[in-house]
Amino acid sequence: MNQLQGEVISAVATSSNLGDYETTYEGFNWKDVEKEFSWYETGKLNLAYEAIDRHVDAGRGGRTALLYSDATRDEAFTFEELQHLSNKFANVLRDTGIQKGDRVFVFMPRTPELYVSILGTIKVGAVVGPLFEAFMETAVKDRLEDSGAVAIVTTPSLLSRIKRNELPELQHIIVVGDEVEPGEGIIDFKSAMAGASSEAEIEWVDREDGLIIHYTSGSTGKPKGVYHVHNAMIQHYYTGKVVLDLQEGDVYWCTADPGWVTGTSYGIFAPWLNGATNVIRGGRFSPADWYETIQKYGVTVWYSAPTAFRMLMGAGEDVISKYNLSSLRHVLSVGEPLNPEVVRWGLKVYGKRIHDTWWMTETGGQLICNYPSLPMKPGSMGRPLPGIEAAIIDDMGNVLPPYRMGNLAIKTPWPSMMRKIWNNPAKYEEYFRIQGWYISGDSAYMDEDGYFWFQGRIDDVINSSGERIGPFEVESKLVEHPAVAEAGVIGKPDPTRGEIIKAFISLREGFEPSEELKADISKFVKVGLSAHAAPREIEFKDKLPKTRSGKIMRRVLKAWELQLPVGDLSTIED
Ligand code: 6R9
Repeated sequence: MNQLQGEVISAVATSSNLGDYETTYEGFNWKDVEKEFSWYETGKLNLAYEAIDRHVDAGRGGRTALLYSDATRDEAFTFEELQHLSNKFANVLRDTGIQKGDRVFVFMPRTPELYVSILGTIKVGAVVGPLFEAFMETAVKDRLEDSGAVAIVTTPSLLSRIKRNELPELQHIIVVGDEVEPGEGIIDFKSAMAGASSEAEIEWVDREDGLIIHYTSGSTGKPKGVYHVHNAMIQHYYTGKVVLDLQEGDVYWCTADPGWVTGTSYGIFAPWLNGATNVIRGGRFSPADWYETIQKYGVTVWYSAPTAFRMLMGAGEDVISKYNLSSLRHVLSVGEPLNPEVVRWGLKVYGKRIHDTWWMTETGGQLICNYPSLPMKPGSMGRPLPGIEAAIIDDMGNVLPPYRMGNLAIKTPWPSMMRKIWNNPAKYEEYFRIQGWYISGDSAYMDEDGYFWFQGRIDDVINSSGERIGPFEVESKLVEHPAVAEAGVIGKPDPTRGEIIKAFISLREGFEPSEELKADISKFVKVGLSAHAAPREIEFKDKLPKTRSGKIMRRVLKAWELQLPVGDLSTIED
């Protein structure tokens, strides 16, 4: 049990939009949220319309929707401008014959063109597949292949990572760049956009029609395509209102990339559905840059991750004192456990409570949160939102009493719940194996006030800097290296990144352990899979612990690493 759970920071001087809804569990009705959209009457909808065009139709088209900057660009777009640009892109897609339900991927850095592409794709009813720009060949191919993507939007520098000859279903590559080399199936974004009309018919879809597929890592097998539908917007809108606390005039900054679910649900959908001004900062993290961004735009609501807050903490208070951060009203965090230490530091240096929020790719939106009006217990994820019922259950489905550790589970359904795992119904069923519940894969306990406390992942998924990495994917890449016989990968606790990837490796005959070899193996994963999946630590072993069925026992590797008892070894090989 967490010794800190006696500590409570009360809600001070924060407003809360929750008052707009019935906040008891009995009285809450999602229909009250839906009624704020016109499609409540028509039944036909499109998230991109509700996020962008609706504001134009309501006379708010001149408001700033997007404030973008990186090392070389500094641009602003109104809702009306985004409406026109996304219409143009919708027309570009339609000209190629892309239709409702087709999968269109985006694989590029955070730039205005990325956001325009995502909105335009949704407008034609196609399903967006966002890929993080650091993905390398194999990772890109696996995802395009599994989803049967017909088109991808990318940049000239990323183009070579798309293995077209191995992807028969991929017909169109839309390239965003100054000089685009012509080729079969290649569309030059700039010239196509220049020639496209800024008016487009929106594809009105049903609430259960596809919106987005986010690939995420599990502990075994290839990444899973988590499929969400337009209906999710109810949850995006609601949580944007009651958890992000978005209000008229807010300047909101979510630091996540759309390659991860936070970067779409809360980097695109929630803020724009609520009509907020959305700040997008391109490029890589640097503390001075980040504070400069807050100061420059007068950011009022800031959503980031523990790993970033810990890095900012590590950068010290000198850098903070150089900037005016007084615009900040509300600060939030997601992705991994938010250390109480960080909450206390935030209170000291920003004068704000950093609000932890818990949810997953599969849940599509926030579920357990420290919403603004809730007294905060640092170290806890908060409480289920009104409309959401959570519990700790055992493997049989029994609800456990307070302080008992078990499976963190959510009563089904809720509006943004995933609707399938692409091509893999069996995987989908696993999450719902206990009647009436979604099993998250996290373990936690609940205290007597209904606050939830995260304990860990039940599977072996690694969480490094807030990114989920499946050990299997990394191990599979490692064994492709000519020197590697076998590999087992674990998450090793790290003060800044939460966990780092550590690989235990046995070498093939004829190879000798060396520092150079470690560096070479790590680079091999970096180049072959992605930078964030590369092991930061490698240890060579003569032999790895395995079960009789040949599975590498990661829990034994973890016990070695942490110098803990190894536990039950009844299934070990010898
Ligand atoms: C949104 C997102 C989901 C996993 C989840 C859990 C961990 C997320 C957390 C947290 C402790 C929090 N996680 N939020 N752990 N406290 N507030 O992160 O989605 O990338 O799918 O990761 O991340 O383990 O199961 P995703």
